[in-house]
Amino acid sequence: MQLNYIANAPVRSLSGKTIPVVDPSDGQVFDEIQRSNALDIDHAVQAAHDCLDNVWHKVSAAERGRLLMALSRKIAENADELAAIEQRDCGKPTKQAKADAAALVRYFEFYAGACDKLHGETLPYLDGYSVMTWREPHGVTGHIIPWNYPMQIFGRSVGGALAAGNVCVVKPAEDACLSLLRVAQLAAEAGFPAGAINIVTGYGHEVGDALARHKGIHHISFTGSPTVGTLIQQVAAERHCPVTLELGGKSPQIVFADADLDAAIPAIINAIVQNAGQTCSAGSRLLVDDAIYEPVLARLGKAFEKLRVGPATMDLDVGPLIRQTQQQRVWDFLSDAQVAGIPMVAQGQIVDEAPDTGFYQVPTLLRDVPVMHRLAQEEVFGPVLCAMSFRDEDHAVELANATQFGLVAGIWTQDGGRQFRMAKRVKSGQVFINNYGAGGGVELPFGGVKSSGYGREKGFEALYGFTSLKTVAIKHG
Ligand code: TXE
Repeated sequence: MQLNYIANAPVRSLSGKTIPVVDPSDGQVFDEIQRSNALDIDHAVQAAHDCLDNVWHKVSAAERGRLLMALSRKIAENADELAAIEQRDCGKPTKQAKADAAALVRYFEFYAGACDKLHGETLPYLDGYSVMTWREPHGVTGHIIPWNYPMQIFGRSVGGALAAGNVCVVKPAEDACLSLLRVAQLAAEAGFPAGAINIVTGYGHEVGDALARHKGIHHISFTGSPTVGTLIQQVAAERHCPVTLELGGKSPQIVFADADLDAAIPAIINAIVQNAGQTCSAGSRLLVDDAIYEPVLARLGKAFEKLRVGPATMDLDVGPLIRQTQQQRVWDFLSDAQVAGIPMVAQGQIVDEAPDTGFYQVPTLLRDVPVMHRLAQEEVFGPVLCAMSFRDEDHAVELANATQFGLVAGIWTQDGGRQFRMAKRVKSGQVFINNYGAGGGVELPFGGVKSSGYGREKGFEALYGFTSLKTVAIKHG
């Protein structure tokens, strides 16, 4: 049984209740986590405040950097174990699970180096004054993490918050807590003081809600669905608590007739099958120039038919979805497509070894998806690629911007002028030209516009969100 991790100690929930942990590859329960409640959040927030007031505020920026680096090394030493935990908990193929562990190492490495490089400015003002700005941590930050990339999202969010001088209370998703509970232990071994990183598990509407409402939380970082993002924002607004929201997308891959298809096709496939399509930055809409629509679909169709789906440990192209309700969600979208007469170009295949009780979904390529159909508008969060064609650059821009989201866009063209024009006209937080970073590296600020949310995580930019700016004006005559 897994326990919460508060003030560097494993603790049971005060509720006395637990939640079963299911392996998505076979649908079987293999562990249980604490079903915490508001009292557990109180406990964790108190531990975080004690740490902040008594220890953490005295730790220099350089020393914070050393602690983050020590944690990065600990994670690297235990990367195989963490990847194995994440694999079973989330159903990730081995390559993906290992990439996630490596990303976590890199997040703490990056933010270790950033700790002592965050500073304010001096400002020109009236004669006889000296004015400066200080970047101060918010204090205790709350982090609500989803199940699709627990380690990566913990790294980008908690790594940045700690680097900026905050202490953290983390609520992982109820479907995927195990790796983060282990990382918190590693942080204690690396020397983090008790209360700097606290993990409380449980359901969103119980413990996530309690965290978002808690008056002792000074900033909330949320990654998840737009529906819950709206709730978080409302709750936070009641006490004017700043929030960072990352709410997913419907990101377009835009392929012009002059694109290098040998580079584009594998990237387009990876961007929709990675993590079984359960990626906020998945390239889930494919916009193709009329002139090459048919040949592109033909090539993609052949490649989709070869994609194999199966248990995580088989390390195939695609693993299972996280849970049955997510599988049902994808099925509902596909049955809507059938009702609407949207043509299916190709599907991958589930291997014989995959247990019937696992949550598998074959990669599916659909074509001529009407721009306003829900398949082209809403996040499916499964390996479903929706293709449509465009006439010219203006039409490509119109289609690209025709959703409520704006997280990432991929643009494939050799024309330098068009690369810049498109990058300017597409409404999204990131644009990749002749590559698709699917979220991008640790160094690259990440976040959306429109309903994809606001605020930026990753890169140095994240540190500004995890601090507030104080202006200090001294009149010295
Ligand atoms: O998300 P939820 P779900 C999208 C994706 C997916 C859909 C539903 O389209 O199919 O959302 O997934 C916590 N107060 N994304 O239902 O519920 C919850 O416990 C506070 C995109 O799993 O938003 C979990 O820790 N917290 C996304 C986290 O919110 C609450 C990643 C996300 O869960 C809460 C995940 C509440 N009232 C899903 N209710 C992305 N941007 O990558 C839930 N939570």
